[in-house]
Amino acid sequence: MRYSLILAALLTVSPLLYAAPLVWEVTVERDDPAIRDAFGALDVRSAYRGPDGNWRYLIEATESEISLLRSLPLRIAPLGPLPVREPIPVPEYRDADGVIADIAALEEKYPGRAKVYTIGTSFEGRDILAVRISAAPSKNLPDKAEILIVGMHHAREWIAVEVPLRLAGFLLEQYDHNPRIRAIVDDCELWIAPMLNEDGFRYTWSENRNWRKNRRDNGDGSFGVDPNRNYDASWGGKGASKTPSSDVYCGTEPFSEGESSAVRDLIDPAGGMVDDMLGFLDFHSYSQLILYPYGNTYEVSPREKELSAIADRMSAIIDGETGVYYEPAKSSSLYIATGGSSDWFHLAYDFRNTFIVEMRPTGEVLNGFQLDPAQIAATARENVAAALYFIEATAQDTDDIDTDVNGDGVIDYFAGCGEGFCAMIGLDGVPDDTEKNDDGLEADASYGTDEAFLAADDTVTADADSPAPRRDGSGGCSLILL
Ligand code: 0X9
Ligand code: ZN
Repeated sequence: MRYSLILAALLTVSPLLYAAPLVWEVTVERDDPAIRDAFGALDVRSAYRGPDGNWRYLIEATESEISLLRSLPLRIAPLGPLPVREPIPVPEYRDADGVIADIAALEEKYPGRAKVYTIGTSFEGRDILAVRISAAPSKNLPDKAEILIVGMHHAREWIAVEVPLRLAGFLLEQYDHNPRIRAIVDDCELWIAPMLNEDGFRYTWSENRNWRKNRRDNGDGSFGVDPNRNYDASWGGKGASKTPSSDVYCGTEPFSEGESSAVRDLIDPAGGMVDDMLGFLDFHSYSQLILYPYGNTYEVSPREKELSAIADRMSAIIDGETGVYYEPAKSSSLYIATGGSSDWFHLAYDFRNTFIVEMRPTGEVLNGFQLDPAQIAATARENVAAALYFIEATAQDTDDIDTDVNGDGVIDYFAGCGEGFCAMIGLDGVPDDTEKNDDGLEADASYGTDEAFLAADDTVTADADSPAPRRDGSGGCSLILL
């Protein structure tokens, strides 16, 4: 409180400070769709439920931007500027060169099941890579369930590269050891594009850890289009900005960007790479949410019931693996955003299964994009389990999948782990990154307080060091994905 008073005083007396973006805690006092419509040009970093059950948001915005919200039934408190911090290498996360090398290594190690494709080109001229995993990955096989899994629309969401890459490695490594995984690979054509926004990702390593967009030169001194506002789903509407400097700038037209057009072109049957993409899973961070359409409108998808059932089950599977809660929710219940990939896929492809997973940490963590590396493995474990269920549910067109056929308490996807097969994904010797804690709360109760944020001085990861709540895995399996 002391800090917020000082900050409020500074804001009052110093117009210069007005221009600098701050992070604000925005608390919903009374539910009103106008609130969810109003976040249009703002950078909503995370969302979480307050003690009253209403959503709270951490939003990065200037004083004048946040003033757009002032007439709404919201409580708005400045938490402080993001501490300036030079990017520093974090060796536990792969950098772009490491990701490229490891994607190539998958094809080298498993040539019969993995093939790397260039699916597009970024603004800075880089190949956008995807790996096809199937029984014959150099061909487009007929009658296979085609599914696309994407990571890193947003540059600062580093965990969103690690998880799909580890999923790819896990599928390939386990093919010869786990009949359930073998069946998934044999029945499907899985496309995994773990690093959609490499230009932005590199920028977060070299210049600005907080960068979200791609690196298009907008020609007005600003850089970057938000790839997840550039798809053709109510493009340019609410929840996106036409101001190039905005963090949610939607670009000049739908699919103006290499990242979004790569996804569109891969899915298009006319390209010959796929016949009929059945499902789409899009990894983001953070807030621990499993989101289903729509996000661009309050309307109800004709398949909302099915999507909601799958999201519920993904959440239960995650909870069963690590004891961490990801809330299933309809995207528009958080805020309206247009031009998103998930809505576009759902609308363009017959209302098929599509989900956005916002991974760890919880939304009240002040700088959750910098997820503690000690949490990477467990985050991968829980999300690989949920993704495998998503794949099966999509391929079999039902949410009713038995994931523990022999009833031994170990999810079938991870059966055999702990016997030496799963070193690359960490089902043995998992680091003690999370602790048993059944209270459902972050261990560090000071998350989200302005004092904690301001006291963070030059470190923006102070609050991310705390363990997430979890329960120990059963059956001796503890998964590390690397
Ligand atoms: O805003 C996005 O593109 C995604 N969230 S993130 O914090 N990772 O940037 C997902 C948006 C989900 N859609 C809606 N809430 N409408
Ligand atoms: Zn994102």
